[in-house]
Order: sequence, then C-alpha cells, then structure tokens
Amino acid sequence: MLMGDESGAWGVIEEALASGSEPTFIYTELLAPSLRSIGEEWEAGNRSIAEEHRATQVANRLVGRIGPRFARRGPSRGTIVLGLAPGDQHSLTAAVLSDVLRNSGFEPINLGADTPATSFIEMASSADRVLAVMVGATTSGSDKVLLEVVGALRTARIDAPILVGGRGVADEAHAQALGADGWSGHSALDALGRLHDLLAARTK
Ligand code: B12
Repeated sequence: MLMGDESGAWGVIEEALASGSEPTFIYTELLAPSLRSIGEEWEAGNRSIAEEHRATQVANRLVGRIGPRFARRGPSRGTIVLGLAPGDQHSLTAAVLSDVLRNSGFEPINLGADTPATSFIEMASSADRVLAVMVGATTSGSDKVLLEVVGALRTARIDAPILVGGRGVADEAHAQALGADGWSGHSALDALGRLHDLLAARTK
C-alpha cells in the first residue's frame, strides 16, 4: 500500500481469500492493522503525508474491490444508520464498518465522512426498522461536534439507540458523557458486539 501498488496488495488479499480467510478477517487482521501502522509511522515522522495519502488511495480501491463479497442473503436484522461526525474525513472507517455489518446480516445506511446532524436525522426518521444510529469520530477533540449531533438527534426524538464510537471516543463513560446511549468501541468487531447486545435486549 505504501508503494502505491494496488495489484500487489490485492494479490495478498486474494491469497488470503484463496486459503479460506473470511472477508471480515481481511479487514480486521490485514487492512485495519496496516492502516494503523501507517498512521503511527506518519506520527513518528517516518512517513510523509504524501505516502499516507497514496496508501489511503490504495486502501480505498481495495475496499471497493472486496466490498461485494460482504453481501449476504436472507432477512435483515435491522437497519443501522452510520456516519462520521461533521468535519471528520475518515470515510474508510465507515466503509469498513458498513461492509462488516452487512456481512453479519444488518442493513447499513452509510452516510460516510463529514455527516451533518440533519442527515443523520433524515435517514433515522425515514428508514424502516432502525436498530441504531452510530456516530463516529476518529480524532480526539471531537467532543463538541459529537455533543451537537447527539443533542440534535435527541431534539428530533429519534427512537433508536444512539451509539458513538471510533478512536475519538475513549470508552463507555465518555460515550455517556456525550449523551449517547452507548459506546460502539474502537473496532468493527467491537461495534458488531454492541449491536448484538442491542438485538438481544430487544428480544428479551
Ligand atoms: C487513512 C487516514 C487518514 C485519511 C482518511 C481517508 C479516508 N478516506 O478515510 C486522511 C489522509 C484524509 C486523514 C486525515 C487526517 N488524519 Co488521519 N488517519 C488515517 C489512518 C492512517 C487510518 C484510518 C483508517 O482508515 N483506519 C482503518 C479503520 C478500518 O480502522 P479504525 O480507524 O480503527 O476504524 C474502526 C473503528 O473506528 C470502529 N468503529 C467503532 N464504532 C464506530 C462507529 C462509527 C460510526 C464508525 C464509522 C466506526 C466505528 O470501526 C472502524 C472499522 O473497523 C489513521 C491511523 C489509525 N491509527 O487509524 C490516521 C489518524 C486517524 N488520523 C489522524 C490525524 C491527526 C489526521 C489529520 C488531523 C491530519 C493528517 N494526518 O492529515 C487529518 C484529519 C482530517 C479530518 N478532518 O478528519 C490521527 C488521529 C489522532 C488523534 N487521536 O486525534 C491518526 C490516528 C494518525 C495518527 N497516528 O496520528 N487520515
């Protein structure tokens, strides 16, 4: 990815799929850790912003190529409205989460990067069987915008539970302090676990 070598990176993914890896594994064990390490290298001054951007573009293309493999037949377990808080450009995190949710039988409505509160509200109030609204933040210092979005969803009387997550939200206590009903964690698997908890609570 750092070399901008999409076909080389795709070859690694194809090999993993051919040897029986699930598509979700490709995201959780290959793509996300690679991106995280690129971010750490950039932070440590070992990689330039240009290299980070080039790698991100390859990652975007890889997600586009592997995405269709996450489709799943059968009835939906519920709609999940998700997006990044206003100003947050990390759309890849939402694309990855969306695919993982789809693979587990949920129906994601992915609003992507930089999502205004009004868009969360519009989707959450018009979609069928909304199980949760998930507002993501990737960078620290996102409290003000998260408070605004959660506050706007409350004012609009959205019934579905509101979860906040991503690396800009530290833990459950932080999520509660932002007015949310819960924290969706720092990974796609954390988020999936939270949604299963919500489903279980609903069927009790
Ligand atoms: C790619 C990237 C970018 C790309 C984003 C492109 C895109 N289209 O997505 C670009 C180059 C635009 C970018 C910009 C910036 N970035 Co950046 N970026 C990254 C990087 C390398 C990878 C992010 C990623 O895709 N990870 C892979 C995904 C799959 O994993 P994930 O992030 O853990 O996401 C999961 C969870 O968040 C979880 N989740 C749980 N609950 C929920 C709920 C919702 C709704 C969602 C969506 C997700 C979610 O699900 C996700 C999927 O598994 C990270 C490094 C890192 N450590 O992550 C830095 C990183 C996030 N960026 C950082 C920074 C500082 C910035 C910039 C401010 C400066 C810069 N580097 O240019 C700008 C900010 C722009 C903005 N206003 O948002 C910092 C944040 C530090 C901090 N704590 O605040 C990081 C951690 C890099 C670092 N080590 O310093 N970035």
